Order: sequence, then C-alpha cells, then structure tokens
Amino acid sequence: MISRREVLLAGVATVGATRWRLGRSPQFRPVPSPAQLAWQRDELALFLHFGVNTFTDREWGDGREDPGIFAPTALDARQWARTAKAAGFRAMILTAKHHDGFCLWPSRTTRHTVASSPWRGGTGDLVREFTDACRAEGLRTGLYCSPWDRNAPVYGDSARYNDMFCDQVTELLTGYGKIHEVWFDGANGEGPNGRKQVYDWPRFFGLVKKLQPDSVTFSDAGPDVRWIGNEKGVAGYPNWSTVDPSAVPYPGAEGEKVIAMLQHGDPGGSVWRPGEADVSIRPGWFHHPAEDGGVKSVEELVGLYFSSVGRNSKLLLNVPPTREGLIHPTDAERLAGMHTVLGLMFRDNHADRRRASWQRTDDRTASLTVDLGRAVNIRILDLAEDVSRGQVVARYVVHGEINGTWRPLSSGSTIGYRKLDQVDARDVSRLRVTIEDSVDQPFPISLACYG
Ligand code: FUL
Repeated sequence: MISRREVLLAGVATVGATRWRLGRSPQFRPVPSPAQLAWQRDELALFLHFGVNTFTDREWGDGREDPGIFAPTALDARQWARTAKAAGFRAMILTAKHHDGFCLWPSRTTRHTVASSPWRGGTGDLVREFTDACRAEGLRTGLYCSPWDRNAPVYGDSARYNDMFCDQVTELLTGYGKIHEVWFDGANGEGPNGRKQVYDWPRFFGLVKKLQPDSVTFSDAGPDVRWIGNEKGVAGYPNWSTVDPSAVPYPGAEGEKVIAMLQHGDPGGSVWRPGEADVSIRPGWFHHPAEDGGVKSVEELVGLYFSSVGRNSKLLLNVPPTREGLIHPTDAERLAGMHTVLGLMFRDNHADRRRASWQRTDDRTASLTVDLGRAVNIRILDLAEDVSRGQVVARYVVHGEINGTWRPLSSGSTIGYRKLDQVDARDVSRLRVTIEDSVDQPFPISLACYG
C-alpha cells in the first residue's frame, strides 16, 4: 500500500469553511461528496470480467449461450480478493451481467442465470460469493450491470425492458449489503428485429441513489463518477474533476466534444464528477487462453498508475478470471510486481516532516516552499490539492534549489487529488511550487518527493 505522507503545512488558511465558494464563473464551485472522496482515495480498483464469454472464448456473447457452459471448476472469489488486497487494491468490481444477459446471481427476472448452470449444482450465487469475499478482505464492492442485454426478449420494448432492468438492479442493490460503486456501460445495441431500446437513465440513476445512497454511480454521464473517455487507463491532461453535465447528456453519447469533456473535465463545470480510467491487464476484457502471453508487464502497469492516479484519476484495472474461476498466475505475479515497484518508488518521502511554508501571493496565485534539510536526488514529485475543498490549481511550476541556484524541474496545469511528475534532479536542497493561476482562491497544497 502506498502511504502518502504529506508535508505538514504551517501555512495560512486562505478560505473560509463554507462548503461552496464562488468560482471565476458565476456558478458555485463544487466539492466532492464523502462517497466520491472515499472512491478517489482508494486509487486502485480491480475489475473482473467473468461470465459465459469466459467459456465461449468470446468478448461479446450474443445471448444465445447455453447456461450449461458456465462451469468453473475451482472458482474462489477469496483468491481474487486476496490477490487484489495483496497488490494494494482497495475495491473490486464484478460484471454481474454483461451484454450477453447471463446473470451471475439467481435473478428472478430471467432463467438465463447461474441457477440454470451446473456450477454448484445450480445453487450458486457468484454475486454473493464475490461480495462476501470483498468484505472478508476489507475491499469496497462494486457491480457492473450491462443495460444492453442480448438475451432478454423484451429488450427493445423500452418500457418493459426498463422495468426488467430496474428489477435486476434492485435485486443487486438490496440483496447483498452495501455496494459502493454501480458501474453502467452505455452500450445500446439493437434489439430483436432491429428495435431500438430507449433507456430511462434518470430512473436508473434515481433507483441506485434510493437503494444505495452512499454508493457512487459510474457511467459516461456519471452522475457521481465519469468514464475517462478511453479504455487505455490514460487520463487526459489537464484533468478537472468538475464537468459541465450538459456536455455528456447520457451514457453512450458520442462525439469529439463528449470525449474531450470525459478526458479533461471543465474548470468552470458545475458538477463534481471525477474520472475513472479503466483498462485491461490483457488484450481482451475476458480471459482467453491464447492471450496468456499478452499480459501487461510490471513496467506497463506502473506506467498506468502514473497516467491515471498520477493525473487526478483512479485506475480500474481489469484482471479476468480463467475458466477455473481463478486469477491466472501470470496476472497475479504482475500485480504483485506492480505493488513491489510502487512500494519502492514511494518508500522514502524526502519532504516528510520538513519545514514548509505556504504563501498566498494574490487572489489567484501562491507558493509553497519546502526545505529538504539536505541535498537529495529526486525522481518523483507528488503534488496534491486537498480536494475535499474542491480543485482550483490551473497552472504551476516546480523549481528545485540545486547548489544555490533555482532550476525548473516540472510544470503543469491541474493538480487535483494527485499529480505525479517524473523528474531526474540531483542535489536538491529546497523545492518551490509556484501556483501561477487558479480558478478560485488557492488553498494550501501538499508536496511529497521521492528519490
Ligand atoms: C465496454 C464493453 O463493451 C466491454 O465488453 C467491457 O465490458 C468494457 C469495460 O466496457 O463498453
């Protein structure tokens, strides 16, 4: 687990304790809810794509799969949870239903479920085993439930299917205790005979809020957490946690402007909706034996941490279980490797307990100086705003004092929850972060640095 030891700032508080502050635009500046804050602080979540596709060796099932093929031989959700936990992950999200419509729990809405499979003699409930395993390992729990359903006969008969989907969501959100994240994909394929299914998103979102008020709902259009706009685990830069909700009116909306909003957010946005960066450890989302040689390297995984968490996002890394129902040894080994490397990288914070001074220089600028007490080599600068107060920094530069001369080390636009800059600086005795612009009065930021 990466422990962020933040510099204690002897600075002056620059803004009052009001929950909302006026921004540069006439709107009120949003701040995260406690659930959004907890979601972001988790940093790492494991995504598990598992279902009939695991057995047909496909990525998208067509809904005509025989439930009889779902027959994991050694399924152990505790193995998933232990692997995740040991690698520093703090949450897991399971595909309770993918586009093929096969339910990993014995839903009362359809026979296309685990109850019609030979697994556990037809008495199994994978959502139960999954949520129990999360709790046993102290991980937060998330469920993916695909609205696109290629099995449901009523898909395309909009009102009837929306009722069925809400019944499924209700089962998932009332039968398994606390669910922390509900993950909605925007896919909206054709129904039987080319019928178009019109999803009732406000109803779906409202249902989640009603049944699990402390959860976050993920989709392109939030409402709590937004998709980051690609499936590569790479956040845009700048990356604001605020968005203009009208720019992404519903999940699955397309267009350059939509992707730009998902990637970058909006400094004047009226809603707090941080981005989640999803990516698979393998070429596909489901496990395919032929891809066992294509598992991302430890170096690539560490790179993903920097391009997501290190850019004010969160990493949702997909690690799909095999037909046995276990995380593949290669994947487990890479996760452990990632954890080891990150642990070493973030082991010694040279700025820990060092003298720091924060100064606001005018309404939109400020600086933070940290005396490192000795000359050190720095590879990573780790900047953070206290996002519980919002996100305001719009431009910054970091200088290091090297043998009596201040030299620029890195610069950027947004900081947010966390901004990681990789540098190669030697003999640095002091660091100074200059906030050159912000969208509201800046408040003290924190700085850590690692060799
Ligand atoms: C996509 C789906 O179509 C993929 O199969 C996968 O589930 C990914 C996370 O979301 O939109």
